[in-house]
Amino acid sequence: MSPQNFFENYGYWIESEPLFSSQDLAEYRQSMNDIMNHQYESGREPMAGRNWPAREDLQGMVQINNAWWAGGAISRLSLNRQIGQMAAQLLQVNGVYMWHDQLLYKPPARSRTLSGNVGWHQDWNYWQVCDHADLITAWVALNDVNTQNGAMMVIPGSHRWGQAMEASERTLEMDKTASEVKIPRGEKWEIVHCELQAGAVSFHHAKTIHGSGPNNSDQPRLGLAIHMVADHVRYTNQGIYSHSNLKVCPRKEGDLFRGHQHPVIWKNDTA
Ligand SMILES: O=C(O)CCC(=O)C(=O)O
Repeated sequence: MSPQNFFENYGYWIESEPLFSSQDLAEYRQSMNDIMNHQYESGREPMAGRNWPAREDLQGMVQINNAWWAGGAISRLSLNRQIGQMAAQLLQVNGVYMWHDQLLYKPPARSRTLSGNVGWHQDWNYWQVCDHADLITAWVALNDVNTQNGAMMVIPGSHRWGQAMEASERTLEMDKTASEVKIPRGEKWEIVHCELQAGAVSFHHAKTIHGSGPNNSDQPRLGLAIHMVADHVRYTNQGIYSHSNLKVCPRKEGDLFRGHQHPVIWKNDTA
């Protein structure tokens, strides 16, 4: 089955061959470390996110939104053309633009805390300022990611279940969030752990249900999620939600997502 067909059927794809050398990865991790230490090559601080810029919970997941604003190697990774091209091919569109990114640091869970978890959710619930769900995430592993350290999990086929759950207040409890999912008749809840070697990338559709549990290793789990919007998607204020991007880049009904918050990541110049 081609990657496109697989993605169409299951709502995710794992590009298991690492795309980056160990030298590239060392640069990305250094850049991530600089950002976490509030050193920004561009001088611009990323947007606030969960447990950041104040690191209130040392065992909690750190989510730094729009880390690409900080410049440096992480910014180059977020805008990587090869990843953008793969994303556009999986979505079968002519181009993808930056929606926003998230630099993700999941520390070791040294006690039975939930604070490193990401409860089951559909990104689409939070992105309804878009008129179509043609958005895709590339999740880049910056170190080896596996079941033990809380790899992201996806539910194959759930991108075809419509709005299968309500937008929650980012509940961290895996069983509770799973119990809220409306599984359509004939479909099943099957969990795939997106285990990745450092430098490998998983992709998931905006409607695919996903989440992640605790990091039971003694090292942090490091990753970058690059959320991308397809070239034809437009802003709409018909949904009940807003989005933090709108604070930095307001839109009018029907506008495409272009301009300083939405640089092109890849487009088909022959289309
Ligand atoms: O890093 C994780 O465990 C979850 C990330 C996530 O929710 C996403 O990339 O959409």
